[in-house]
Amino acid sequence: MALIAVAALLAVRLRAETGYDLWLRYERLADPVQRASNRRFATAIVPPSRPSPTSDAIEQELRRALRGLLDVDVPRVPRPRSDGALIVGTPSTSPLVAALGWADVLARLGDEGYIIRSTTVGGRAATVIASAGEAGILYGAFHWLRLLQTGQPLANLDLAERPRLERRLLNHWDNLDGSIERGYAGRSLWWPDRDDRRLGDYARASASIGINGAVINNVNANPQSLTAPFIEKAARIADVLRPYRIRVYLAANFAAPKMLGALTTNDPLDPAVGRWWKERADEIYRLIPDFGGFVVKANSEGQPGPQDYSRTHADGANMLADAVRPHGGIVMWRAFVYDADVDPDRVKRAYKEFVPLDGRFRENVFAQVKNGPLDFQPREPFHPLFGAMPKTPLMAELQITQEYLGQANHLVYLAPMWKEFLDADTFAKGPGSLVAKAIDGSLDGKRRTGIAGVANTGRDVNWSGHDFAAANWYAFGRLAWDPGLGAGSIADEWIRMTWGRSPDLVATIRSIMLDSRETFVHYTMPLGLHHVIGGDHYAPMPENTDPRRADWSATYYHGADASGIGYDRTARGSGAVDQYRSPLREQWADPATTPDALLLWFHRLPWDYRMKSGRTLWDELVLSYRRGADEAKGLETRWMTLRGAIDDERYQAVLAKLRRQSEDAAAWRDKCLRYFQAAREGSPRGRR
Ligand code: GCV
Repeated sequence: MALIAVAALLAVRLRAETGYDLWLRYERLADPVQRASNRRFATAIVPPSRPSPTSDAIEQELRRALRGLLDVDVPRVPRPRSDGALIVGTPSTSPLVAALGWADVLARLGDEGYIIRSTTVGGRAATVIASAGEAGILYGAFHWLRLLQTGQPLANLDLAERPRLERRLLNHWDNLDGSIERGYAGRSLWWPDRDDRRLGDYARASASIGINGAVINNVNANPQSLTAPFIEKAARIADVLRPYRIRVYLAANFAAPKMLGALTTNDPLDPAVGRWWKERADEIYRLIPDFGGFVVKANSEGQPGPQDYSRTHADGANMLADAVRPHGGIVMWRAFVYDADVDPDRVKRAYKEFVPLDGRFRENVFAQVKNGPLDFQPREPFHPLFGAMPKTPLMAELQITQEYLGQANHLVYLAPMWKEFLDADTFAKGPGSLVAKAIDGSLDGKRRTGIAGVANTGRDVNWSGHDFAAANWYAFGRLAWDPGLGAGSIADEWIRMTWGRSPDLVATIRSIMLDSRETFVHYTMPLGLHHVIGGDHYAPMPENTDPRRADWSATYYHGADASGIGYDRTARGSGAVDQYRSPLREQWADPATTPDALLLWFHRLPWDYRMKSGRTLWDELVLSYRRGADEAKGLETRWMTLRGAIDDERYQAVLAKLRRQSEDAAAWRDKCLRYFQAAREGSPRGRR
């Protein structure tokens, strides 16, 4: 018997340590005193008296977590019979919550906001998780669990939260055949067929961080996604996600009417085209009543769009917006456009095309704008469209999947990079006009707000291919909920829930995570060098000169030769600095006042240019590459101090990845330095 018990325990432990359980491991609190004292706050669960799929999901989650963390099976009761009950509900689903008289404050917090408060109900001490809406109690329950998981006190709680952004979406670049564009963690969770257990766990994990939408197909969209069999499949996916308050969205191919053989044109101003899209929208909403809407990549990287008919992006977006508006849907029209005819400098093109359209979109259209003007590089200045379209809701697009950041092989914690973006000052309305305010609507009084992250999930056991890539999924959700959170505090939460709670372990892993992005920058894009890449966007290819397009070529960006290196974006060059407001445009127009981290983004400089450090540009470049490779090695050695402090399976898996990372970093340093050294000497190998 005892043997069976041990075997069962081991089996649970092994399953739990594959990474599959993410930050919802609910590992038993080791200290029995702590377990006992926490049990006092969870003696019973009082769910809403009017249950729903969401309240069932909450109850299941609470029970699962309490069993794991506190080793206790908590009874479900209709009303508290002793101290320590956990009461969950909305004023309309729980008479106990209604009787508390919190309706006004809950209404102010909205359907997704919540209160967690220690109070007295019927003379018994209780913790109440209350919201005006079902989503709010779901998020509140996960918040309370996070307190428990991270070892925070559960007594005297008085918390009130609401999300700062309305739409918090994962964008899945999943193809209908199951492959994933820029996916490094196995095949799609739902195409061509879903795995309901995984899908349910995906929904739990996403809901726990406040994600409320998922675009389930690639923005390079297959028009088949709008046909009956796929809409039917999308509806079944929506059924699994709905209890977790995650709406399904679809990427739409603008040329679908023609490609599916229904019409002979896709012209957005042709009434037949508008009618076709309305019918598609009606059909989708019949099966998915809470369908979120469409995201569209149009006239970008060969995708069709309204410009094929000499119409504008606004014409195209508005036609689709009219189709979904009667149902409450939205359109996310991507601003990732870089038509070479618009401007010789790729980073200027989207701004030039979109700023004139401000005010010309329907109210249910978002312009979806990547964080930087190029393409998810390890470091970019913020996209100048933030702060430049006061009349158009802007949905920021971040990339969780690490296309240009070591994919699923390198440990790079992205929250510091996203914070750099969110905290950047656009100066659009004077100092303090942060990007975060342009997104949360407060800068221009916008009602519609949102953020999207290109997901890194797949069918790999640990979901994201690298145990630390899951931290980026986690951090994206937390920042989408509150862009004001710190990268360090998010890391702290995630580590405690994912790896363990001992202070030394937390401190070591936190330092690894917080250093990792700068380390990656040091060995891949020192001093603002960008797009030094080719092929599959993994390893640097400074020699890459793509015959298809100059702006897919590393040499177009760095231009290294005997005279110098970098892209001149001052008035003498492309003038891209002028897309930013004062004082940024003046600061960035002068190498002396440009931060070193963006120097070669904005300037072309001679190799012997004297840096702020007193070193020459070349010496500084060498130093950065060397430093990056040394730091990558340092991540590995720091990780090795954790041997025995965490389960061996994940320890070894991460160690193997870190070994590869430090080998790559050394190889990339050598390759780039050899190339730039040759360019500097004017040798043909280094020339464009
Ligand atoms: C979905 C980059 C990626 C493409 C991606 C594109 C986009 O160019 O390399 O894979 O396509 O961005 O965001 O549309």
